Amino acid sequence: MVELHQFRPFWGLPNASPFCMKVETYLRFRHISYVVVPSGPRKSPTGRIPFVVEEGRSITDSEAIIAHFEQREATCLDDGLSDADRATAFFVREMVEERLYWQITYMRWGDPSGWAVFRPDLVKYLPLAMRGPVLFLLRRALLRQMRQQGLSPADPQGAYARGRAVLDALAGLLDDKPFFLGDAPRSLDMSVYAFLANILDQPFGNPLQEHGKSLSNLIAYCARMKALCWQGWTEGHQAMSGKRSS
Ligand SMILES: N[C@@H](CCC(=O)N[C@@H](CS)C(=O)NCC(=O)O)C(=O)O
Repeated sequence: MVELHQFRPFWGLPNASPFCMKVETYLRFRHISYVVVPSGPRKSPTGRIPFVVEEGRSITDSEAIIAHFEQREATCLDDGLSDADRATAFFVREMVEERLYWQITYMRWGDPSGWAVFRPDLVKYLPLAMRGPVLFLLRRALLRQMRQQGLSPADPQGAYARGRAVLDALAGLLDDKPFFLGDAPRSLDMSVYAFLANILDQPFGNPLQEHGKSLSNLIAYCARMKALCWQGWTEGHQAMSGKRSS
């Protein structure tokens, strides 16, 4: 059985880490059996989650994890893509995973209105040892990193403008296609969906979420991916029995 080491569900989201949700979306899409092991970055060999453990071997990094399982499939998700499509997928994934990662971090930890609603629930979710000075220091480090990205707590509108530009570009690229590179989901969709869901499905709104909800093709796309990969999921869920063990 594949062990998926990641955060527990939070705020009704399968995972508040888009990287964890990306891998779990993939495993579910592929019907690969897995069990969730609640974890955190400090337990990971690289200091980052998610990671999977299979037969005693750890695999880290969401892209490497997907590549690891894809090599066993008779047909890979990205088979048949042109060189241009592969290049598009590369650039889109890089932009989403870099820029939207910081937007998601900002809307919870950086935007003062977001922090006001995130903090109380985060405190309940965290182990006791993480709740006091550790949380203060963690937020201080994140705020410093966000400022380096041009995301200041003093200027939510300016910060969210950077995220709105990515959402607009994604809506333009998707256009009226069912998935980002055509009629079928590709590995890119596992990533883009997880990041969009973290913005659109979190319970407390903000200007970025409002903007996302105005982009009807992105909303329909998320509904399509959710129906494909997350139907029947509930917050108490810890594992999935797929069609086969990988
Ligand atoms: N490139 C990694 C990024 C994973 C990542 O950044 N995970 C975050 C959680 S969303 C993390 O573990 N952060 C802990 C830290 O940076 O200290 C992947 O694709 O898996």
